[in-house]
Amino acid sequence: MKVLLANPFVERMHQELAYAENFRPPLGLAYCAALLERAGHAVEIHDALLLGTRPDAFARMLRRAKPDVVGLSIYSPTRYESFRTAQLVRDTLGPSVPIVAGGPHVSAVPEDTLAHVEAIDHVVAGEGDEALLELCEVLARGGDASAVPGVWTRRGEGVVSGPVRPNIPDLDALPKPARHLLPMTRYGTRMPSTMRAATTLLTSRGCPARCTFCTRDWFSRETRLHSPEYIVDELEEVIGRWGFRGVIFQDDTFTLNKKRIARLCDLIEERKLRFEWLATTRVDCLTLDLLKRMRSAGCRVVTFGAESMNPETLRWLHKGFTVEQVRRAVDWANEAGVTVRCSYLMGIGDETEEDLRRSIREARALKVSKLKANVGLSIYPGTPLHPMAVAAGVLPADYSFAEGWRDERRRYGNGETPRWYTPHVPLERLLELRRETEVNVLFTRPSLDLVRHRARKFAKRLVRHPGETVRHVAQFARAALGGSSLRSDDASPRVGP
Ligand code: B12
Ligand code: SF4
Repeated sequence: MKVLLANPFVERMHQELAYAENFRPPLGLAYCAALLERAGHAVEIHDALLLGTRPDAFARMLRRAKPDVVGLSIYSPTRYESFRTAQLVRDTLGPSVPIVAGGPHVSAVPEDTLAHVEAIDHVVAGEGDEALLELCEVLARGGDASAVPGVWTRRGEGVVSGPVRPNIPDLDALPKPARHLLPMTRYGTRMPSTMRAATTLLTSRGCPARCTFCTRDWFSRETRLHSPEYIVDELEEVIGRWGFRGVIFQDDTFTLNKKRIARLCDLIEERKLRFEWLATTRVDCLTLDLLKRMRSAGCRVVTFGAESMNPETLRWLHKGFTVEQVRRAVDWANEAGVTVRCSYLMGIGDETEEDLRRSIREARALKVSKLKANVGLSIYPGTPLHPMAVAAGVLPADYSFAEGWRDERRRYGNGETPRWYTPHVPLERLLELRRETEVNVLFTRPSLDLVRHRARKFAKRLVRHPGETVRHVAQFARAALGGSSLRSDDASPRVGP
């Protein structure tokens, strides 16, 4: 079979996406592609998000590729565009080409998606690698898709599903992601420490924590780890074949098993792999010794979801660690010579202005190179936050993430992701407080490379999305001069009382 996998197009640059670190290779699609290729299928990946493909060009690409099956990866903030992408596929290729959706959004709400988006025929809920392969083989022989574990299918007026698919137990049995199908040199991913070109790699799947805002349930029923040997083989590939000298390990919690990471560090040194790397982990999954070991094997940056220096907020978020642990991990990283970046949340739960002031004071005292603060929380389906928001009356119980997607006024799905803010501080004030928090620590280590990188990135955006870029600059300028302009992710409708 000829399978086309795609990251859907985005017709107008979302600020929520524009402010994401950069586009990175869609490893989820590359894993699915690798297994399909191993089974003898012809696979193509089109990353319309990266390439900025417009609908007419997407339709031309479809006519050229002539796939037997199309698979789309769907995230919540871009779900409306993704639904329009599915409709475009149907309009261009006709009903004989099945359209399969997968990814974090549809995995959480398969029924809602199938009930409202006729163009999508099947949803793969959860890990897609084996499920998509099995589904393609069933479709090729005209079998019953609804019997495939992990697959949801429309039948008549209703929606049916196969049994729940257990997560893949042995990650080392998977082929390495099919990076050769991606335009690897076009992703702008950089090491934040040196701005050296970097690429991404996954060494585990799942996270045992259950933070309130995180889409973890379907993916992380149990945590699974690649062996250090598998990881260094993949590292040799990205360094040797692709020439990258920077690697971002994008696992949820890289250091869950400290022995595994210590062994990985040994192997990196034994094989004389010279590259710098970044890892994301939890503040309670580290020791000073491990950080020193990581530093000597090339780790230059760690990122933590510190989230808050307000103990009450940490409890509300179910983070499972304390502010003392945040301080200690940041100190250890600095002692080991590893730069720290933190994400931070403000204006959530029942926070008052006084809570926020205290939290900001504490956050500013952390020795970090970047503290990225977000105001409020997006309510993604499949997170513990979703039922909490319903119980608190912030979101209606029958809220649909798909209904009304054809509505012109909802054309850009970004502003449609419901957000939850503390009811005690007005949004305008929250945004002012965020500026105070971020601006003071964001640019602590400016460098010529950093300025060059930002200028290149800006120029690229200006060419690709001139109108939006000018509008965003104007918003930022107003914000910097103390006006009340917002980033678009903050301008989404304020849900709730
Ligand atoms: C690293 C990361 C990023 C990176 C890189 C993204 C990338 N290209 O992979 C960056 C920083 C760029 C990023 C950006 C964003 N991210 Co992000 N990100 C992650 C993170 C931590 C890991 C992603 C990953 O590599 N997963 C591992 C791979 C193997 O899984 P996967 O990609 O989900 O793919 C598997 C399945 O989903 C499925 N699948 C996926 N696509 C398809 C398609 C088909 C046809 C099929 C059958 C199956 C299938 O099969 C794959 C293999 O098993 C996840 C959390 C997580 N652990 O997943 C959040 C996560 C995916 N991100 C999230 C969000 C919200 C965003 C942003 C919107 C945030 C923002 N404001 O910046 C943007 C949007 C990006 C976009 N494409 O639209 C949410 C998504 C929630 C949702 N419901 O949409 C997550 C789940 C975190 C959370 N909050 O819970 N992200
Ligand atoms: S520690 Fe990170 S990945 Fe794990 S549940 Fe919390 S936010 Fe999600």
